[in-house]
Amino acid sequence: MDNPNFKSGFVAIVGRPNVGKSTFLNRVIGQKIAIMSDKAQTTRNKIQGVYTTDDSQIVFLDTPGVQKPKSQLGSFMEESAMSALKDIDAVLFMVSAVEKRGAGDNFIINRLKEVKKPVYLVINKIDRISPNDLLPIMDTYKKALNWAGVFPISALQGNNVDELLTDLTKHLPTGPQYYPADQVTDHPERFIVAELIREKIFQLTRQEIPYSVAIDVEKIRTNEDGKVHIQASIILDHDSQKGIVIGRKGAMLKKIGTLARKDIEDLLGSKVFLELWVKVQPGWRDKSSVLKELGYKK
Ligand code: GDP
Ligand code: K
Ligand code: MG
Repeated sequence: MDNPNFKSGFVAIVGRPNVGKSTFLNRVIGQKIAIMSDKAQTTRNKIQGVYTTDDSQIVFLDTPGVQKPKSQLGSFMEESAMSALKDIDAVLFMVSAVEKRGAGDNFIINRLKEVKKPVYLVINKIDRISPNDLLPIMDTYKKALNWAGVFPISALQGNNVDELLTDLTKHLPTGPQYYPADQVTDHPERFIVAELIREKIFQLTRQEIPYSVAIDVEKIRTNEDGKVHIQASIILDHDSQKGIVIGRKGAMLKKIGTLARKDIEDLLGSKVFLELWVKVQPGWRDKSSVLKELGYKK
């Protein structure tokens, strides 16, 4: 603790949806704390993951994808992505090696021009390209910004991730250990439980519903027998989605509940009884009070 050379700082991870920000964070932190999905915008809140070594601590902010707001929720997500850029010590701008530089990337790059701290270009998913294709990709971004470093990585397989962390640590200021070494996230269990349930819905229903599902964890209580009783509601935007989520004779809801329960049990390290309800609240995305209740707004 009294190591005068201890390095620490807050690092924001920004990038278009699905470039692999959550996958990267999960690899670095080594625990399932950020939801992963093929669909855009499944990460609605800023997630902090804390990476601690003997001589450094990096507090990561996983931000929602930055894109044109479609509703109040969209614009809130954008705000929260941008507010993550204040009070940070470095930024990782992540792009995907398998997608061309687009309007979304340019939008973020423009915002990053205002950042006075080191900004890294991280080219993810290199496991999906041939080595010859890497240089042309780097060229398309090279002059866009004065990068502190350019790192081609595979968040999925781990290539070059340690090298990136080592370089990043060098650029961080000397500072305190903000969190205990065994703390990996400061998000309340409620939030993580909600994210795990949401993840299962996306995985199992294959519906384009990223905007229309909210999870309200109403109760987490440990019973005398040590079993954790969780009561949560899946809040849908349209009546038509109810059938999909519930399924024939409740089969889908049961599946969602079973898979989510297993993950939550792993996370909490205890047996869980998960009680899931489905509610339809038309237009919840544009209702400020509902957003507030669910923790999306302050
Ligand atoms: P985010 O929206 O930026 O947080 O992206 P996610 O972490 O949710 O990843 C989106 C999708 O890309 C998921 O299906 C991941 O498994 C996949 N993905 C992430 N990183 C890699 C990688 O390094 N290689 C490959 N092949 N797929 C990846
Ligand atoms: K995602
Ligand atoms: Mg994500």
